[in-house]
Amino acid sequence: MTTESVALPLRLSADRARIDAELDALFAHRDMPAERLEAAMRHAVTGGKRLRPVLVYGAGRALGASDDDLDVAALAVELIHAYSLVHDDLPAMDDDDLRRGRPTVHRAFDEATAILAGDALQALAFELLADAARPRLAAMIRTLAQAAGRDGMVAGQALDIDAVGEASDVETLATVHRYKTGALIRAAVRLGALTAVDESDPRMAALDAYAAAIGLAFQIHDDVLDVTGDTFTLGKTSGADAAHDKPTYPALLGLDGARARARELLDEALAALAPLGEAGVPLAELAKYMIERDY
Ligand code: GRG
Repeated sequence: MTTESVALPLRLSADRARIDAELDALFAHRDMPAERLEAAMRHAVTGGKRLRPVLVYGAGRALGASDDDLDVAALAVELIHAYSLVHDDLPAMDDDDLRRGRPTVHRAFDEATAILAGDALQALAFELLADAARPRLAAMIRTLAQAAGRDGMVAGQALDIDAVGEASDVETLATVHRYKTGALIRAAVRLGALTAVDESDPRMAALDAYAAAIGLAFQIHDDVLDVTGDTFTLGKTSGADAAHDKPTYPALLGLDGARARARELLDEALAALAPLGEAGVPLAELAKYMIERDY
């Protein structure tokens, strides 16, 4: 059976098991100088939907990369994601007590350790990429750095902080999300693709359009779940960004309007996959899952 012919739920759990095993290996059998830091880093990478690694595998396979070759990009992007959540939860940022149904890193350890664990996770992501023998390595490192930093996620976080307590509109909110969460989702897809093909491959642009659409759709659906979901099982202290006085899609568009916008973006994502033909089917299924998931 080819990977492409496996039903989505099985493929998702296989990809999640794969990245979990990769993370376990990363934290096993190492004689680390700072045990508490190491424990905090492990805590930070435990749990989660592993959406970004799943996108790395999905995009890379669609262009012919092997799972073995995709592991390093999947790991690197998940480490950046984990770092961002640790820092996002800090008292100076969202000040959250729970993440993924467990105490946040600064609650389970302490604030200084959480800051250091985030820093070390970010550095580790780039170390892993740099160590990988890959064609297009510089492009991969640049992709992740740009998505993580001042042109990406960190810029989005800064915009988000500036927006607290401010009136917002849909365009402003979309801009925040394009940087804050969209940039890393696009990077995940691009890293998978770069594992297989050159930047000049025309399917790169198709995949980027797909990633941009699902990145925003994912965020809108997350806002919808904050309103409709069981906030305890979501592992959030408050469940709603409204608790942090941040604008959300349901607040601006209404629940039905937000759902409709997510569906429009799903359609855009599916249309963008056309140049990939049959090879794009698993990515199409993944896009649907991202806005239909109930957790
Ligand atoms: C602190 C530099 C810095 C950046 C933080 C990503 C981020 C930027 C903050 C996360 C806060 C948040 C709730 C953003 C909304 C997007 C979102 C749902 C993020 C959580 O990603 P998931 O759902 O998390 O993929 P899991 O736990 O499944 O890995």
